[in-house]
Amino acid sequence: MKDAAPQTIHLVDYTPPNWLVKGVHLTFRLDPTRTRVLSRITFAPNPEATSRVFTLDGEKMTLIRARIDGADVAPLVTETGLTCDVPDREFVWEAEVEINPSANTALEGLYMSSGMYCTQCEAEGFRKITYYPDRPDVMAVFDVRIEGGEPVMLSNGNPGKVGDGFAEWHDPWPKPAYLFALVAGRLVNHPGSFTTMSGREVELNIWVRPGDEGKCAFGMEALKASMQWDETEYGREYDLDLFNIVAVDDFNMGAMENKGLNIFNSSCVLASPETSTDANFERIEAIIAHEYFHNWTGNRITCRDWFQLCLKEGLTVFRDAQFTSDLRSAPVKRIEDVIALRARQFREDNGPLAHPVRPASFVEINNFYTATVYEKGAELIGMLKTLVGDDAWSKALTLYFDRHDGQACTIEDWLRVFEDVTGRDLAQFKRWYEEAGTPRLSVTEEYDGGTYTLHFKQETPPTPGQPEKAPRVIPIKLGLLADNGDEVVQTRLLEMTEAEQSFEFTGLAARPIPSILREFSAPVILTREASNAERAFLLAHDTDPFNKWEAGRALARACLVDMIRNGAAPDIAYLEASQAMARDETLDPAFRALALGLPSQDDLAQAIHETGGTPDPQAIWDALEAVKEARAEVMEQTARDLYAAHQVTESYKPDAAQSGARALTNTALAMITRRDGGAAAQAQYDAADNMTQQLAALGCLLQAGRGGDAVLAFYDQWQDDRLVIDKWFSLQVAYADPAEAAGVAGELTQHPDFTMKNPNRFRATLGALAGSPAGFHHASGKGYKLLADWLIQLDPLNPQTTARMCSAFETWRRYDTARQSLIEAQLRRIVEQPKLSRDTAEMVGRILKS
Ligand code: B3K
Ligand code: ZN
Repeated sequence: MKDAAPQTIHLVDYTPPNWLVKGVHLTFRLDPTRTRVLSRITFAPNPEATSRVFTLDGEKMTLIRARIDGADVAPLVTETGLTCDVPDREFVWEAEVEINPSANTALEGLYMSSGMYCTQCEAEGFRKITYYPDRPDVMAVFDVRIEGGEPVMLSNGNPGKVGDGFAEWHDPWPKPAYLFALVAGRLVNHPGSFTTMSGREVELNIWVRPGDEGKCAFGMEALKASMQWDETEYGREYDLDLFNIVAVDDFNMGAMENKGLNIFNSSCVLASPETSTDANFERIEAIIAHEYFHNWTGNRITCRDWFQLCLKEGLTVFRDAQFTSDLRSAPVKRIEDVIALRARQFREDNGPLAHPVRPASFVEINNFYTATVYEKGAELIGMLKTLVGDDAWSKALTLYFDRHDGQACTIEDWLRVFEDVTGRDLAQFKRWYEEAGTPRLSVTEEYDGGTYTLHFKQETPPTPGQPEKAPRVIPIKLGLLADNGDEVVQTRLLEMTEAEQSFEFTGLAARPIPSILREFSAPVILTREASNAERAFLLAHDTDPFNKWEAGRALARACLVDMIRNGAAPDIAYLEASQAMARDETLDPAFRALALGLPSQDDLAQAIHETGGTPDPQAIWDALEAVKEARAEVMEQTARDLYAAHQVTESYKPDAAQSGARALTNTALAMITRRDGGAAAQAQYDAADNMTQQLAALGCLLQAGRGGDAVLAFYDQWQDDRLVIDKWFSLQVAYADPAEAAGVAGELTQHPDFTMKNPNRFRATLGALAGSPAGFHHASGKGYKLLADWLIQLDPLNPQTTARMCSAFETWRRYDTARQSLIEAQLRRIVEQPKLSRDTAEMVGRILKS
């Protein structure tokens, strides 16, 4: 339902809660359409508050009765909550409400998924379960009783009494309501256990629908590895007797860190070699770690208000990235993260949806679970660690956990810990949290008589509501190479604090070749005039794996942009440089696969826009095709050699070594397919015993225009596995010819297995279209129309997923006027829908404002 006038909430308006909660008892009488929720809550006046007005949040529920200290009361109920006269002292509030989980298609609050009850409360879903002060700075101990006779009935904390048709739970750790969870239904568990560093035995379970038991073992190992890692690396021990994970089919995002009861999108926990790709395994491992790490960074220490979301998300993403780097390969993880950062966060930061890592205002908080808050938030943590050094980092984290355990905190609290440990003033660093936009870092150089000088200049373009930007502190890791490849200056840290700043290196025998921004030490766009020869040199010689990859990427981008803009032919020097890199058996196969990856269509559109051009999606597609063709020709023998040499012969393991080998052979297979018309791909498809190889082969066959039979066979084989069928939907769209992509996606929406009620399926189909620029931005506008049609249909059912997918349009101002008006027409059509959700209205409104 559309609110009369959606309110903008401002950080500066924060006031402490009027009432604190001393304890919560909840009883759920489960029923698919009429669940009763009985609450008994002890409220006490907050000494820090200036008012005693009593309001509770509550939406989409019927109040049956309310009592204060046992006497009936009649609160004033509105669509968003209630207010009531209350005594001027501690009192007990009791309420009974009725809610309808079956009608809850928004998947927020208590809802049904495949016949099972489950909840999602972050950010503000608890208010759809009962009347409550639904804000993260109200923390309380919860006791929960679930009645309804479901075979399995779970909530947060430790189990209490279990009896005929009921189960009780007690969570001893005070928590905000957003961490509440309940799951009930016919579920089976994959059990495990973990002994903590102080010797406590913790029972672990992954709960799934019957039939999915065989897909839990990997997740369980990832969970144990995460628990171990957080003890070893951060001294953080788990704090309950039990840790449950539940897999749910219908879920708006990846997973949720509810205390002791993590709820996962089944795509982010269920794994088997036959049904999951190597990338799926890596992602599952990372998400399990991420949610587990939230137990300390998020749950024990939570956010004071939703503006502080990056306090838990940035830090937890940073921690999960460290975990993956430790378990797998640090350089490979860093490269993958930077690819994702540029694809999602730079795109966001340079368009109408740009916002600070800590936003200053919002209409719908769900719209701020963004790449900026998460991924740029994690980059800020990484920069902070770089600036203070590893020792101070460890001390600061220990102080953070000691000082703030059990509290709801702010970014100021976080930064103060670092200031106290280091004595350093972090006021300038804080700008990174407060100002949106990606800084442009440009550099020129001079060499004279043994002295080499780098002149840096930083500039951050205006973003919505922030026309002027002040200089930030930018940690620049740098090394210098001699022209024989020797490193004459090893990696060192330059701290840039001014708008313009120069750094000198003396005693150099000759002009060096700089390797700037090693490890991608700051989330900036670096511009530097460099010749392709120099890039090829760094691709061959840089000792920093990230910058080695980056040099290859810059070379590819330069070559592609030249083709797109000037109609140049593929640069043979680039092809030869990447061939030499690919043949270098001293390099990790996973690294080589990444270095053979080409800039994405969107990456190239960004690059063209950045340099004042108007990207033509079809021209970008054509240039990429031409490079792939030319490369397949030049590298045919190399591809065949790599394909043969790196076949995995041992039994399947999703570890870094095997995944890297498969990534390289599948990259080679794509090249070979362009030469043999798909024969090798067909052979791999027929022989594949794991999804990584099966899916890669299917992609090659589709690319070669001979995917028809395999598409049918794949469906026959996997029709009963929803997660695999999601892949089937998206692959067909992703590999469609640009002129046909919208048609293919449109036809798939008519397939009996398509349902917009399942966010995974919706994303697999329409999200795949939005993620295929040449198809989505086809000059006919049919991609835009199809997506808008479906967003309009989905919005009344699921505002969150609808709003999130509106970001497909965020780049519209980059394109030509014809495309802009086609997009604008669709955005206006969406925004004119009579009952548009607050979520979607905010997103489209912000996009249109640009
Ligand atoms: N904290 C949740 C995300 C909640 C999203 C609400 N719209 C998952 C995570 O970041 O771990
Ligand atoms: Zn998180």
